[in-house]
Order: sequence, then C-alpha cells, then structure tokens
Amino acid sequence: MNHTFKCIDGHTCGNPVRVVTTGAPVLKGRNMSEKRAHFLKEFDWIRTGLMFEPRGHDMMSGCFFYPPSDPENDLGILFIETSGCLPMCGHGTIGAMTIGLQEGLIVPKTPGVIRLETPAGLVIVRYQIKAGKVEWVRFTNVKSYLAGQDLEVESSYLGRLSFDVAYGGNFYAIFDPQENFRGLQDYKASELILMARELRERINEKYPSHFIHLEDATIIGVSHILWTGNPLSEKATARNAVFYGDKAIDRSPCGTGTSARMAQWHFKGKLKKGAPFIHESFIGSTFIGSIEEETTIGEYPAIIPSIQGWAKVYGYNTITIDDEDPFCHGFQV
Ligand code: PYC
Repeated sequence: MNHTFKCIDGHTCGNPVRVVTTGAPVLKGRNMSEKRAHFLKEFDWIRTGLMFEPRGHDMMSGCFFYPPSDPENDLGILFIETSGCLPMCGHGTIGAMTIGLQEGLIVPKTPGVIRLETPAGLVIVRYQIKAGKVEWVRFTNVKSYLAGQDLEVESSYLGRLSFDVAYGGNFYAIFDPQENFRGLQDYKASELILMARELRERINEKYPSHFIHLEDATIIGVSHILWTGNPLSEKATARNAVFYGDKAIDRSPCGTGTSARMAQWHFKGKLKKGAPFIHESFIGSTFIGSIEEETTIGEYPAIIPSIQGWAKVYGYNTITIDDEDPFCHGFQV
C-alpha cells in the first residue's frame, strides 16, 4: 500500500522545516500533548519515514497542522523530528508559520497574530508580511527556567565538565567555556556531535529523575546539548551550537535553546527584561531574543521569552511511503 504525503519544504535560518499538508493521521486527545502521545504510540512510522533517510536526513524536521482544541486558538501543531516529537520547536514554529501564511494554509482569526497550540503549551505568534512574503516571525514561547546549575559530568573526550540545565520548551544541558572546554569555536561539527551524544547519555544516567517539567510530567530528561563559544559577528550577543537527534547540529540558532539560555542568563543576572539577545548559530545565522515577562513556575523564577527569526520556502514535494519498500520507515546509520 502507498501512503502519500504532500509537503512544503523550507528552512529557518538554515535549518530545514517540512510542513506536511496531507496525510495527517486522526489523533485522539484533548490537547496537543495528548495528541503527541497518541501519534508516538501508533503513527511514529510516519515520522521516521518522512524524517530519516532516504526521504529525509540527519537534520530533517517537520510538522503537521491540526485544528485547535480551544476554538479561541487558530491551530495546533505536531512537531516531527529525527529526535522524536519535540514538545516545542522554535525554528520549526518560525518556518511552519512562514510556510502556512505564505501558502494560505493559515488564516488567523486576528490578522497579525496566531494563537498556536503546541504540545508544550500555547504560543503566541506575530509576523510581518511584505509583497506576499513573510519577512519575520516572532513567537512568545512557553515559560522558560533554569532547572539546575553547576552540575558535573565526565566526558571521555574532554574530562570533567560543569554545566547548567535550562528549559525553554525542551531541556538543554548548557556547556559554557571552562578549563576543559575552551568554546565551540575550537571544534568541528562532527566533534561536537560525538562529544554531545555521550554527554547526553551520561547526564540522563547520572540525573535520571532531575529534569521533569514542573507542570507537565510528560516532558522529561535532557534532550539537547547546547555548546557555547565566541560569536563570529560583533553584532551577536552570544553564539551556540545545539546538538539534537543522533547526528544533528542545529543550523538555526535554535528557538527553544535560545529561550533556555536566556533563562540561564536572566537567573545569573546577565540579561534583563527587554534587552535584545542576538543569538548566533553554528553557521552564523541569528535570532533576536527578548525577555517579555518575568514570572514563576511552581516556586521557581521563570521568564516568558520571545524569539524572532526568518524562514524561506524552497520546495513542493509529494512523498510516498510504500509498504513494500524495505526502507519505507526510514533508516539511520
Ligand atoms: O529551534 O527549538 C528549536 C529546535 C529544536 C531542535 C532543533 N531546533
């Protein structure tokens, strides 16, 4: 049997976004978090088929749109990635909203504002369109907070390392320059990937129940490693390289990673509400972050960050997953 998916492909600041416009499975659940759980249980073959080789690649990332659970909102989104279905994806949000608006898939109830239901919670999106093209997208993310600091882990490549953990829609272990790690500028992407994969495993082994979202216990564990280092441009506030999936370094500055890092900086007194945080990616593309609100989550201080970036549409794709193809569900090497 053939399963056909129409897709519109684009990229956000260099990182891919594949919006799948047909073939979304019917999902049960009262919100996108429950729908995500249903998708992972019964339909994960669609994700692996569309994201992994030979139809995707190590960095591939995409989404499906769903009707909103709350009629006040515009739509729901399910992120599909090589790493699973993330609760929230920043570059995915910027790319998907750009594609959705430009291609007429999204018509917001209030022009200029999209109320987007994500598995991690409600995200408010603003945008600017000029001559039929979306110039920028800015989204106000879920509450972001510092979840752990000055923790230690042993790397077989670098030795003992200290790190912080922050949440910005996913949990990030943040490695800042220190004695055994001089900064991401000293390494190739392939080296950062190799070292990060081991660190993620060791952190989740060493701290098995430390990183559980304070309001949603389905979000659990460090899923991403964020390396920091010297910016390439004088205009940037900071630079990062985010490791996700098994072999990916985000080409964009990573929206949830930027949110997590802003929460870390805010907690340490390095970033004030309203100050621009220009975050540079591994390839030099930038997002503009800002703290919109200071708030709390449980008893912890938290921020509500906004992230602004741009995306481009580049392709229209009809992808078939044929049950008789031995690689119909994709593969990873
Ligand atoms: O932009 O939030 C993001 C993201 C997560 C993984 C890749 N990009």
